[in-house]
Amino acid sequence: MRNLGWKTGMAGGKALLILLAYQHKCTERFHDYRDNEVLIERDKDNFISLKVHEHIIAKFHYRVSETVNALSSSVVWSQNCDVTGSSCNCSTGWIRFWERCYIFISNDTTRDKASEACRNYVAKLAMPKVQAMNNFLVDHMTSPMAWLGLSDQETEGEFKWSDGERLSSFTSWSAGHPLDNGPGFVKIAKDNGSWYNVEWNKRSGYICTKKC
Ligand SMILES: [Ca+2]
Repeated sequence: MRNLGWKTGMAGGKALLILLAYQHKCTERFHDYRDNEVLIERDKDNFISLKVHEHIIAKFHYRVSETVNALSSSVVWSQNCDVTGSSCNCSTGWIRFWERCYIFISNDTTRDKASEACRNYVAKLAMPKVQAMNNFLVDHMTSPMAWLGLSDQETEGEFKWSDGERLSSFTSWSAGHPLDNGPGFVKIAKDNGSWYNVEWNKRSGYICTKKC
């Protein structure tokens, strides 16, 4: 976990707050178990800060923090909250989530053809690296199963996303998956968001994603 440090002191908190004031960010509110109102903010680099009464209590990078995964799944981010500072529009047929666009294809397709189809869109197969993204995919899938951009094709047992990043703290494996010495590819199920480790030639729909 890349923890940037707990900021409990007034001076440190204020300094970070001033820095953040110059960035575009998305803010959502929720109540903790003591009923304190907590602000959770996501900036353009996908750093997430937690604040109580304007004091930053923690700052994380969402991709590598289980804590933030747990929180971000309980916080409903405004889907179109723009932290890029520029307009972020998706073409017709694509749906926006955070700073990316997604297209959901229901045609039964093998993994290699699905990957090729995404490349033709200058996109990659979807990479749900946090619970909130996994939930978004499930909500919009148009097929019972869909290919994801996750595989252990290079090294058995070492799953990597199609952008080269290694599988981190968030996973959504179905019971018994991934399979030992098993197939190299992964599908997501619409009914519960679980991931299944399958062979490349099992046909299903797929999801492509690209930056907007
Ligand atoms: Ca495998």
